[in-house]
Amino acid sequence: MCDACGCHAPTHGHNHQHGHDHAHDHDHQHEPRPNGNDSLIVDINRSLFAANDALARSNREHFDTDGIVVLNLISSPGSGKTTLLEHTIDRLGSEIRIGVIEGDIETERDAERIRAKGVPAVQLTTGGACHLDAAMIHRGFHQLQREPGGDQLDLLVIENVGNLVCPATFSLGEHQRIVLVSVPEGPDKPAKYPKAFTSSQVFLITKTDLLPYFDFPIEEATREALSLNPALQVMALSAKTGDGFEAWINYLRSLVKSNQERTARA
Ligand SMILES: Nc1nc2c(ncn2[C@@H]2O[C@H](COP(=O)(O)OP(=O)(O)OP(=O)(O)O)[C@@H](O)[C@H]2O)c(=O)[nH]1
Ligand SMILES: [Zn+2]
Ligand SMILES: [Zn+2]
Repeated sequence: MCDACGCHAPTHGHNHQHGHDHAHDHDHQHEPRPNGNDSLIVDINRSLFAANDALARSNREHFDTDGIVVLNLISSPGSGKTTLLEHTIDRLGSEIRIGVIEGDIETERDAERIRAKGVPAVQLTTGGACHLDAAMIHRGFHQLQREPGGDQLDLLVIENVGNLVCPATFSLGEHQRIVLVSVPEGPDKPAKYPKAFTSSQVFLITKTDLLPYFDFPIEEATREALSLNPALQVMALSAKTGDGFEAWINYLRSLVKSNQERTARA
């Protein structure tokens, strides 16, 4: 039930609006409502999703006006998003001005890990909801701008709440969505959570140092992901050993550089 995931609009677990311009597409079925108001619920969801998309477009205008590249990291819990950010800041923090918005159901822990690296970070806690939405990011972005260094960014990374379902259906206004799968999770995630892969630009396989201990055929996972979305850029890395990190860092550098060139031309 949507009620269980905190996602269903009329009984929403947190104080904001959803907004896809299409029907809710969780991998669960809605129970028929005894009072027959399913079509009303579909209509409400549709308009709420449309509202989110409108806010996401407005966020994108903010980001473009300020010349900031924005990434949205989505993955299952624990696949290595915060660790990836810590190592990215170590390698790129002196070259590119990075800011982070952390999304979690509870706790400030991830933002504290990022602040410990000397980078401005805002923690958004959803209080039960399984994803960030565009309204939260709008508030979080302005909150970040009030942090020391938060008003002068080249790159903003949003770490979404850990799950591969709802975050894939809510645009935040990001330029690039990055879906992470860690080696211990197994190679079947593209087939099981297709929306996360069809809506992303990058597929990042993490924790490759664990390949000797887990059955994760990288070619097979890559093939499945590309069959869903041939435009996906696929990278594999280990934050622990640094293997594959160079390609990730170069990808971030080139995103920021082309954004700076575009901003200079405008
Ligand atoms: N072996 C190995 N472990 C890693 C690597 N990257 C992260 N980890 C470990 O994986 C665990 C989860 O890492 P996090 O970075 O907190 O994962 P996350 O995706 O931010 O987790 P949530 O915010 O809870 O969704 C930690 O124990 C990390 O030390 C890696 O490259 N190799
Ligand atoms: Zn949800
Ligand atoms: Zn995290």
